Amino acid sequence: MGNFTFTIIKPTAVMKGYAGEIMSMIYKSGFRVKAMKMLRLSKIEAMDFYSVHKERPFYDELTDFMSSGPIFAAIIEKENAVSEYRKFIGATNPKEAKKGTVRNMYASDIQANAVHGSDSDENAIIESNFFFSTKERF
Ligand code: 3AN
Repeated sequence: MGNFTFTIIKPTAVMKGYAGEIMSMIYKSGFRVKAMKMLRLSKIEAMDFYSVHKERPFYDELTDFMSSGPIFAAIIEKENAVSEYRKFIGATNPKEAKKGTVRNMYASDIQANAVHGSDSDENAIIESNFFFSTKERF
């Protein structure tokens, strides 16, 4: 199991002012921040980032949403980071996310579900490389 994962605080959560509280929850759950930045993706960059979903019916809407405003992107570290972080954020659909998880507390709906978390060690590497150079990692 790898010791880091990649996360995004999504546009709606940033716009609503939840980024600080979500980052605080991340720290309190024992994750350490290895890299972090605020940026806005272009539509093309969002399409590239979510290209695994390009056949899904929500791809166009999802990439519109992900490029609609600023996001926080971060690499975070903990033992078994990928699975620990997915437990911590909760189910994709916030209606199914357990009480106390980030998505239970801060998600608006299944698309604007507050945060992204990598689903495998392999994707954590790909997604981290998409956003961060070696000089931006600590
Ligand atoms: P997760 O983010 O929990 O790994 P994925 O990889 O299945 O979930 O979906 C990627 C993103 O696509 C989700 N974070 C969510 O924003 C969006 N999404 C997933 N399912 C739907 C859906 N049925 N309708 C709209 N957006 C969706």
